[in-house]
Amino acid sequence: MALKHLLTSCSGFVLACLLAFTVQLYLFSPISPVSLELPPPSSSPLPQNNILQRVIKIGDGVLLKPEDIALDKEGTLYTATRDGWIKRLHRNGSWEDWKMLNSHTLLGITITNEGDLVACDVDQGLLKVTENGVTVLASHVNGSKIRFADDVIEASDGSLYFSVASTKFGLHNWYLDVLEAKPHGQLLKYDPSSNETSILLEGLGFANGVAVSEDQDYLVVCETWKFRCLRYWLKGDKRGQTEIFIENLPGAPDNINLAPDGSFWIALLKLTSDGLEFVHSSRAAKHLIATSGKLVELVSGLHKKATVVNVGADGKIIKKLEDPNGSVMSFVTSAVEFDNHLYLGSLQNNFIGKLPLNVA
Ligand SMILES: *[C@@H]1O[C@H](CO)[C@@H](O)[C@H](O)[C@H]1NC(C)=O
Ligand SMILES: *[C@@H]1O[C@H](CO)[C@@H](O)[C@H](O)[C@H]1NC(C)=O
Ligand SMILES: *[C@@H]1O[C@H](CO)[C@@H](O)[C@H](O)[C@H]1NC(C)=O
Ligand SMILES: *[C@@H]1O[C@H](CO)[C@@H](O)[C@H](O)[C@H]1NC(C)=O
Ligand SMILES: [Ca+2]
Ligand SMILES: [Ca+2]
Repeated sequence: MALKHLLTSCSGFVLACLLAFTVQLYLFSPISPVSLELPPPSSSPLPQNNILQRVIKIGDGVLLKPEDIALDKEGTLYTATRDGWIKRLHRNGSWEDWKMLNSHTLLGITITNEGDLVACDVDQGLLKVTENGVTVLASHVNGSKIRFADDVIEASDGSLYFSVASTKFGLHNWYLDVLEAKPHGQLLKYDPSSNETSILLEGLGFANGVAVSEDQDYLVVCETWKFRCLRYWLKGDKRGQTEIFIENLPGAPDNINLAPDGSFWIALLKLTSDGLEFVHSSRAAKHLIATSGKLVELVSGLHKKATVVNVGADGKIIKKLEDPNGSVMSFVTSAVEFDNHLYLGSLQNNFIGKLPLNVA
């Protein structure tokens, strides 16, 4: 009898603890999640390969997680690293620590027609970097501070189009935006003639890479956790209109870059671990995972794979290149083609991968 009593009060205690824990989880959760629809597995018919395991590592050990890469017309390569440097590789093969930006949150970069570098900084907004120094081009839009600028591209008229991944979450906890699965992303435009920044699109699912088409008639903006990219018309009858450029991508799109032949290279993130996909449709699981960075690492498959796709101007995949187990490269965020080579940036590897395209 006494034992039964003890057991009952024990299980009562455990139940009370569980209840308290659950209430805590919901009350203090940083997210208010909804279900996220993942693309059907059948949407990726291209066979698996390990071509990205053949990269040549450049800047190995001196480039801390180079998220994005840009080359100027002469072929000087630029990248922004986690220690706040803009580093560049001269054609003669020597690396230069070019400019120190004192930021740990530099993401997308581009080189303008005039040869200046423009960088997205999660804390400060849009920055212009020249030999003479650094200026802030855009720090506010419509009265609010620009948070989480992610990628930028210049159109031939000098306008800069850039993405804001999330107006709610930051770089250190960006995965919470994925778990919440509510669209907090924006597409912004900076007009250099007026020094004004405006909002073109809102409600994007983690707005990430931006690229302008070869003929400058549209731009593509990628929505990471929607597994798709949108086409935003800059010219013609459809000017200002938006349509889907490509959807059901075999991974979550990060940066996108125009290739010399008018197609695009898109880096795809492995957003979910195999077997843990259910997490994205369970609000309770999302609340639990949102409490711990360790759990986030477990459910995201970011460090287990690298994928890039080449997509035609018609929105069809031409080629897919992978490191299927992430043993050489993983968390590849950027793919840039120059001179018959692909340059790959990553938020995991401390080098840039260089791949001769004649073998791919
Ligand atoms: C490589 O080129 C850069 C820029 O022209 C120059 O500053 C540097 O000294 C050169 N390095 C070597 C090793 O030739
Ligand atoms: C442009 O606007 C930014 C704020 O977004 C400001 O910091 C900067 O000084 C302005 N530049 C010029 C030339 O007016
Ligand atoms: C700009 O801000 C105003 C007031 O804060 C708001 O009503 C409006 O919707 C905002 N516009 C955009 C495009 O976000
Ligand atoms: C990753 O894949 C390669 C083959 O592409 C294989 O040789 C290697 O052992 C694998 N590594 C791990 C850690 O599974
Ligand atoms: Ca870029
Ligand atoms: Ca990015």
